[in-house]
Amino acid sequence: MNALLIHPPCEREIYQRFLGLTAPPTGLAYVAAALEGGNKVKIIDMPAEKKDITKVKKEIETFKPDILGVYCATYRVAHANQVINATKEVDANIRTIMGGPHASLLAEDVLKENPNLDAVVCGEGDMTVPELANAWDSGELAKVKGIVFRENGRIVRNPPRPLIDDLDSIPYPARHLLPMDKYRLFETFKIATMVSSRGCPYGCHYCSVSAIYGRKWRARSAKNVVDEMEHLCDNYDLDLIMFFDDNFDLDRKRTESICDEIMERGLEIPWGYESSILSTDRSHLKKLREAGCRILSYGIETTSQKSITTMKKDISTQEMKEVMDNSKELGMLRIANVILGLPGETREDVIESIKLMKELEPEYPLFFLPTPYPGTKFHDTAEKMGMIKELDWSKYTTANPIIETQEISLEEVRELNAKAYKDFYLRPSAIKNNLRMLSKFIKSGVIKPRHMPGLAYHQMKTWVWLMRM
Ligand code: B12
Ligand code: SF4
Repeated sequence: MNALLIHPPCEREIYQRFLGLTAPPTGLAYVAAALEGGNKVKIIDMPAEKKDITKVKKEIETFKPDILGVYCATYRVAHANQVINATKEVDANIRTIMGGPHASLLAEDVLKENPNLDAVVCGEGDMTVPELANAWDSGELAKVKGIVFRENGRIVRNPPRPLIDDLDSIPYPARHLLPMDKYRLFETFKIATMVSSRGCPYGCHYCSVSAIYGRKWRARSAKNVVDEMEHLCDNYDLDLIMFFDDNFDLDRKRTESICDEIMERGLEIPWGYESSILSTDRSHLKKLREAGCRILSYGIETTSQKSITTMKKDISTQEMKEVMDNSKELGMLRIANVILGLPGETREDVIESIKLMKELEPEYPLFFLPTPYPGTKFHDTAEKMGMIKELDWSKYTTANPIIETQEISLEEVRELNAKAYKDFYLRPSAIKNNLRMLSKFIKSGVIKPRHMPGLAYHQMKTWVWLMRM
């Protein structure tokens, strides 16, 4: 059987603009790995390979897939549908499936909206997709857990698939099918991404992860994680590995075992992680640093105490300050993800958040606009209260105003967002802070002479963008 998996594009968003990030579709590569062995599998990463729908259609014609699967996050749904429609134009017999967060949360809706879509895989695809592929031929779709599909003009939902408990047992993502040389941070560092755990025990109101997977965190063992890091170092020319878990540092003991394993094996690759958990423990951060961790991306999300309570984030500003100070002292580059203008926040609260970022001084605060993703508690509340003013899913990238609250209008939140970026980044002290970090990275060999032209180009582009905001 031939299976073609496609990562569709989306509107340009903040990570691409500000951090010059092009990241691989790791979930799709996990699905590809599960399908390999007996099947011919191909992945097209449309944004990374800069392929448009005409090019993709030609590749569908030549590859002749039996099954075509598309990753579908909310902000990618229009392009995901375009791929599904193009597929059926090439050959109506190709079976089309969608997976990913948006499809998982709104399976019936996406099937109703697009008659060319045959089935949706809800949640993890590793076990479901190969089973689905086999069951189609034997006509046993009713037995496949975790799918929603069409049958005689009806939409049928099967029972859910239990989560995979033993993540060590699944194969590494099929990176050999991805254009690995295209994935970059700051447009110049060659990166690979890894997922060392899945899920999250918290239930933040705006988050799709808890809405899809419940509140269970599952982790791979330190040995299994570092085996994959070693595999990456042996097989790819990399500058950095980024852990893109939902919550990498939830179990500090496990994180420290990963650090021990890295140091015992003498792995020298710099790495970073994204986590919603902020560790205030200096000795923990020190250990991370010793094991090569150089980039921390924190989901601070909200700095206003009002929103911390309503959005179920439980981090005090004092804790944030401690983490920022400790990680700065250790020479780690800090990215802080902040949402501006959540319901209940006034203009003054937003200005307070911008001020706090200036005090905390991460190198890269990223300011997002509140975006009610379908299936979340935030979406339900915003809908009930008539806050949602933008219904086009492709705008749901967190860079566009979507909701209007009693306190802040759409126009005002747009203006405050631009103000946040300009106020923060165009200050001499922010530029000085970034130059200081740059020099630390050069001294420690993370930044090499070959990175300099790319970094300079990226910085110039960012400044032009800031001026035009
Ligand atoms: C890493 C990550 C990023 C990274 C990298 C993105 C990338 N290209 O890889 C960065 C930091 C850049 C990022 C940015 C953003 N992200 Co993000 N991100 C994630 C995160 C934490 C992990 C994704 C991941 O790799 N998971 C691990 C793999 C194994 O899981 P998976 O992708 O879900 O794949 C499994 C299943 O979905 C399924 N599957 C996946 N694809 C397919 C395809 C088919 C055909 C089938 C059948 C099944 C299937 O099988 C896979 C294996 O089990 C997710 C959270 C999450 N758990 O999804 C959020 C998440 C996807 N991001 C989200 C958002 C909102 C964004 C941003 C818009 C803004 C922001 N403020 O974060 C930007 C948009 C960037 C962009 N253009 O993609 C939301 C999306 C919500 C939604 N309803 O669509 C999520 C769910 C987070 C959340 N808290 O709600 N993100
Ligand atoms: S801590 Fe992060 S991953 Fe967990 S529920 Fe909240 S936003 Fe989602």
